[in-house]
Amino acid sequence: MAKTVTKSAKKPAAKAAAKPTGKAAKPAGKAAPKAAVKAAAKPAAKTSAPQAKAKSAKKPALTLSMLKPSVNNMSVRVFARAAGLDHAETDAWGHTRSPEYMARNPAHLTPMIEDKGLPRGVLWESCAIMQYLANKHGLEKFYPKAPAKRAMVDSAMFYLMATLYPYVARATYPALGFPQYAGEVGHSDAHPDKKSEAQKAAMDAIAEPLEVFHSFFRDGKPFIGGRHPSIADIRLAATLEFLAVIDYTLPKWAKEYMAAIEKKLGKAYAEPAGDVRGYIAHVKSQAKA
Ligand SMILES: N[C@@H](CCC(=O)N[C@@H](CS)C(=O)NCC(=O)O)C(=O)O
Repeated sequence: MAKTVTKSAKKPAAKAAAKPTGKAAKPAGKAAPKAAVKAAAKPAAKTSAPQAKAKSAKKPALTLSMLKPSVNNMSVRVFARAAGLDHAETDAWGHTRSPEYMARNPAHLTPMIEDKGLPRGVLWESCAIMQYLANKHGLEKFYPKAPAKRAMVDSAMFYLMATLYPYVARATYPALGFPQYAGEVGHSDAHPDKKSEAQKAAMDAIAEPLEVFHSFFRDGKPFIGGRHPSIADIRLAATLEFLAVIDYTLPKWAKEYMAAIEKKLGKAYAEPAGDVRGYIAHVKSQAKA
């Protein structure tokens, strides 16, 4: 397995992080409120410092462009650390819609990896990135090779991205100060009451898919992956982090499950989670002020 050496952000990205534009940070649609944009830039700038331990001056072949307040990014950041992959992180805050970034990634999304051998040089979509890296490095512990077991991990991830995540985004993005995706009531000029209704409906809808992860995918096992967290578990735990911003009451099993993942993965989980939690604490303190 490759070394666990995480290097500092590249210079241009660090510069971009210091100068957030809102435009670049948004997943879609309207710009995030200035305060949120500023806040998001803070933890990013602070924690994108070199993570010591750099053993050689050689740049790792694998680079990850990421945004620190995002759970889509947190998933890959946790995985890369937990898997001990030699990689360098670049903070892409304020940078994703620059001509240089868009030339490499016309979808202007993070997380994005650059790795030798990829047909277009880059890869985005958190789950696809984790699948690729697990395949490439033979990380069966995180992504089983046996077709039937692998299918369950894939099913859990697709179900998460297609069903649970849209509810989570609709419920939490307004509080996070993130723009809603186009077509969402929250993205439109509908009356604020209508937006609140949509947010509340999404909040209410979360419980059902959440329970499916527990009763169907975990099925009495500590994790979807069995005794060790799989990439689907990392993706699920990271997603649930966002719910703290709306003080969503997680069922007891989910709290225990998240704690178990954090315990098992240690710093690999805690460090990227700290960036998301720091951002949430900041937006909550702003909302109170
Ligand atoms: N489904 C994608 C979602 C990626 C995504 O929405 N990324 C956002 C941050 S959460 C982004 O990079 N937005 C920047 C932009 O659109 O300019 C994944 O899981 O990777």
